[in-house]
Amino acid sequence: MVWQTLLLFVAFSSCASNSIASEPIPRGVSRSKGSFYKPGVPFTCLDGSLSIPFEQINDDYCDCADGTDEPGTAACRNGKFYCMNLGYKPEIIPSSRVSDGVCDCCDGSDEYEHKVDCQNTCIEMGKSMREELEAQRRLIEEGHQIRAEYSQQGKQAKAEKQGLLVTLGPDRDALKQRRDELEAKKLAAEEPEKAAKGLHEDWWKEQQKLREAEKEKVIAMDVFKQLDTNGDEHVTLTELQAREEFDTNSDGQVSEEEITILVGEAIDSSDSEHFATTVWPKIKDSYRMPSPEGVDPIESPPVEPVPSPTEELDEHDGEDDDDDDADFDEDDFDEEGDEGGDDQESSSSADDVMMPPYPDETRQLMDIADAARKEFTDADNEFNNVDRQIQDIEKFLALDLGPDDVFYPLRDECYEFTDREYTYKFCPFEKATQRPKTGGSETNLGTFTKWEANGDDTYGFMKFEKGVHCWNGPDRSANVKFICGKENQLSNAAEPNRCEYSFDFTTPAACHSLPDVHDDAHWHTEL
Ligand code: MAN
Repeated sequence: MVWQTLLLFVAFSSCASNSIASEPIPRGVSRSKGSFYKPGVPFTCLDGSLSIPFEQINDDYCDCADGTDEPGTAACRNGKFYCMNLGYKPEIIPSSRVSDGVCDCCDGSDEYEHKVDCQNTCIEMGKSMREELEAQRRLIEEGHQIRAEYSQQGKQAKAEKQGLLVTLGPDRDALKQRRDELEAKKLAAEEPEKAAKGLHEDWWKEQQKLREAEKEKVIAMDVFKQLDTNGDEHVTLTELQAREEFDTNSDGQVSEEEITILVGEAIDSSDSEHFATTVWPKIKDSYRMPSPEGVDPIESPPVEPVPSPTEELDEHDGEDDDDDDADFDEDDFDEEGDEGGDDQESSSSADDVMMPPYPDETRQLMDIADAARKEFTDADNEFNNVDRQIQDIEKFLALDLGPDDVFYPLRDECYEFTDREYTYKFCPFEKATQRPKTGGSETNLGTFTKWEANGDDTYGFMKFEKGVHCWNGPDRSANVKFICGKENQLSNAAEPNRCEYSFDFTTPAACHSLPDVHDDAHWHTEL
C-alpha cells in the first residue's frame, strides 16, 4: 500500500545520513539525479546543451543554460536546489535562495556557508508529519473496512434484486396475459350491457319528451283560454292585437303585420288545436303571463309514467309491478357509479323525476359486466404491482453505485448541513436542496445526473443539475465532493458562484487512496 511505503520511507530517512549515497553527490542535487554527476567525468548540462569539466560544477559560475551545473550555489538564475531534509520530506527551492542568509531547508543545507545558524528541524517536522500520516492511515484503514462492508451490502442487494427479477419476469408475463384475457372478457360483457341500458335510457328520454309536450299543451290551452276573451273557442287576430306585449315597435298599438311577423303567418282565427301547435310556440317568448293573483298559476299536469318496453313484457309475464316500484331507490339509479355519465342526464327532468330502475334482464347484464370489470381491475392491479416492482428493480440496477457498489448504503439516505442562512440537504442519487433557516419553502438545487472525476478518482464528485432557475442566472446546480471520512456526513456547503453550490461529503465509501497532501509527486520521485 502507498501509505505503508511512505511511512517506511519516513522512518528510514529519519535515521539515515548523507553517507548513504555510495558516491558523493554534489550539493543541491537529488539522489535520483546523482548519477549524472560523476566525479572525474565531464558533466553534460541536463538539457544536453554543453559539456564541462566536472570541476566546474558548483564553482559559483553559471555554465549551463538550464542552470544544472550550479545546483548548490546561487550562480544560475534558473538553478534548482534540492534539500535532502532527511527525516522529513525533500524539497526543491530556487537556487537564488542558497546562501542568502535565510534558512529555507529544514536540514539547513541551503545555508552551507553558515552565514546564519540554521537548526535542523526535519526530525521534529517529520514527527508531526508521521503523526498526521498515522492518523490518516488509521482513518483510511477504518474507512477501508467500512467501505468493504458497504461493498458487500451493495453486491448482496444487487444479487437479491437480480434474483427477484428472474422470478418476477415470468410472473409478469403470466399476469399480463391474464389481464389481457380479462380485459377482453370485460369488453365482451360491457357490449350487451351498454346496448340494454341504452334501450332503457332512450325509452326514458322519449318519456321525458312526451311529458314535456303534454305540459306544454296544458299551458297552451290555458293561454288559449286567457286570449279567447269572448269565449268562442277561437283566438282571433283582434284578440291577439289586444295584447300590448305584442307591440314590437312600441308605437302604442299592435298592428296586423306585427302579429303576422310574430306568428310567422297571417292569422284570422285559430282554434285550440291550431293554437297549441302553430301559434303558441311562436308567441310564448313574448307572451306575458298574468300575475298570480289574477289567474291561477299554470301547473304541470300529473303524467302517468308509461311502462318501459320490458315492463310491458313483465306485465304479460304476470309479474308483480309493485315490487319493482318498491325496489326503486337512488341506489338503483346510481348502480353504474361514474361510468354512467348518461344516466345523470336521463335521471332528471324539469321536475327531477327519476328514471325508473333498469329492467331485470338489463340488471343481470349489468351484474355480469360489473363482475367482469372487477375481475379485470383486480388482475390489472396485480399486473401493475409486479410491473412497478420490476421497473423499480431495473432502475436500481441501472444506478452507478461506484466501484464494487460501495455507495449502495447512501441510497435512500439524506444528509444535512446548516450554515448561517440555509439548511442544505443532500440526498445521494436523488437531489440537493436548500431551505432558509428562518422558514419558508425548500428550493431544489438540482437532481442527480452523473458522477464526475476528481483527478484519477472517477467517483470524485456527484453532479446535481437542472434545479430551480436562478433569477437572471442559470438553473441551480450543485457539485458534491466525495472525501474519505469515518462517517457519512455533509461537512460543508457553499455557493462559490451565484446559484452554483458546492458541497463536501465525507464517507468511508470514498476511502480508497491517500488524500491529496500525500500524493505529492516530488515525494514519490524520491522514494
Ligand atoms: C436564493 C438562494 C440563494 C441564491 C439566490 C439567487 O436566495 O437560492 O442561494 O443566491 O436565491 O437569487
